[in-house]
Amino acid sequence: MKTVITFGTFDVFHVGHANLLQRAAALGDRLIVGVSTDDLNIKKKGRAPIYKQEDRMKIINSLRYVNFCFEEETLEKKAHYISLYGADVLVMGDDWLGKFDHLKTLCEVVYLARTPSISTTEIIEVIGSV
Ligand code: C2G
Repeated sequence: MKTVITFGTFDVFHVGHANLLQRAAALGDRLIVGVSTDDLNIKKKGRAPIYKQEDRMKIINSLRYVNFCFEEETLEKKAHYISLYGADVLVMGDDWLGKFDHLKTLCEVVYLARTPSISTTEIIEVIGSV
């Protein structure tokens, strides 16, 4: 049983998120997702997510690519989550390229290309200008 783990906020869920999760799931037998808490997102991006944590978790849990999700409370606990869930592969979008290479001692680390021309920030800007 090969376990894949990935992390993200997945705010205002869009096709770029779906593509990432679909490709991550294809790398193993089960996919576990760490969903950033609202507090972590405020630290990372300087603002609260549009969708609250509970709702973002519900959306991620409802996807057929995803077997299980949990709250990611801090960026620094990836090694802990990898061991806790017995992950064999860590998948991250290539906006994080190289940032998690130190975890290669624990599991395989794979960076997947982002889907071009879509982001939560852009969606928020477009909606804000309508
Ligand atoms: N993503 C993608 N293509 C896009 C937009 C996002 O492939 N057009 C991917 C990101 O690379 C990431 C995942 O979708 O792997 C979730 O995106 P975010 O919610 O923006 O994740 P982020 O805030 O970068 O959180 O611990 C690390 C973080 O929690 C990652």
